[in-house]
Amino acid sequence: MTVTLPVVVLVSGRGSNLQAIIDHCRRGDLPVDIRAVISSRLGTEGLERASRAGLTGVVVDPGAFSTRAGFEQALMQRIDSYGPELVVLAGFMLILGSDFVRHYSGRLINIHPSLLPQFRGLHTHERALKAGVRYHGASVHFVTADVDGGPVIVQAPVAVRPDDSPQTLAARVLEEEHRILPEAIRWFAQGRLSMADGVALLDGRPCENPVPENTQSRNPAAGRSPEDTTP
Ligand code: NHR
Ligand code: GAR
Repeated sequence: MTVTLPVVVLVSGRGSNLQAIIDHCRRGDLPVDIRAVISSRLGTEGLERASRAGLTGVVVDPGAFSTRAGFEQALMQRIDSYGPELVVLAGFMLILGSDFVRHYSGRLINIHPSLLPQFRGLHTHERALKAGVRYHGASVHFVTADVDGGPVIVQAPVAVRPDDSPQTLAARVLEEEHRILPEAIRWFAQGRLSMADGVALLDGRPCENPVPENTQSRNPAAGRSPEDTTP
C-alpha cells in the first residue's frame, strides 16, 4: 500500500524540477504531500512556483548567518518543523556539511545533471562537451558527505549531438531530470527505495543503472578522455 509521503523540497533557483514534482502530484500519479519548499535565495522562480501552487515557501538565506554550521542548523530545524520523511534537493546549489547529511541519511536525495560518477560538481554540460563523451545525462542519488558521490538510484542517458551547445544539451538533459526525479520519489513513497550500507536498494536489490559505453570519445582529436571525478 502507498500512503502519502510528506516531502520538503530544497531549491536555489529556477525550480523546474520542483514544477515537475508539483505537476505529477496534480496528475495524481505521485503520492506526495509537499509540506514546504525552502529556497536558499530570496525571490527565486522556485519560490514563485511554490506560491502559484499554493505551497508553503520559505527562504533560509546562508547570508543571514555568521557561520555555515549556524546556517545548516537553522535549515535542519526549519525542515524538521515540517516533518518530512524525504528531503529532495532540486537544483539546490550549496554543499551541505556532514552533520546535515548524517541527520537525513537515507532520506535525502539529489538530482544531478550528469551520468555519475562522470562530471561531479558544477558546469557539467560544458565539461561533457569538452570531454567529447557520446552520452551525457542525469542521475538521482542519495546524498552523502561525498559530494555527488552518494549511491545512484536512477540514471537517464542522453546522446550528445555533434552540434550541441551547453544550452541545447542541458535542455534535453532537463527533460530527463523531470522524468527520473518524480520516478525516484514515487519509489520512495511506495516504500520500495532505501539506502543500506552505502548502497541504493530498490525492492531490496541494488539499483542497477547500465549506462551506454562512454569510454570512447566522440572526438578523440580533442586529446582528452572523459573525466570521471571532480573538476
Ligand atoms: N552536499 C553533500 N554533502 N553531498 C552532496 O552529494 C550534495 C550536497 C549539496 C548539494 C547538489 C550538487 C549537484 O547536484 C548537492 C549534492 C552545489 C555544488 C557547489 O559546488 C556542488 C554540487 C552540488 C551543488 N556549490 C558551491 C558551494 O561552495 C556554491 C555554488 C554557488 O553558490 O553557485 O557550496 O551538483
Ligand atoms: C538542474 O539541471 C539540476 O540538475 C542542476 O541545476 C538545475 C536546476 O534546475 N543541479 C545542479 O547543478 C546542482 N549543483 P531547476 O532549478 O529548474 O530544477
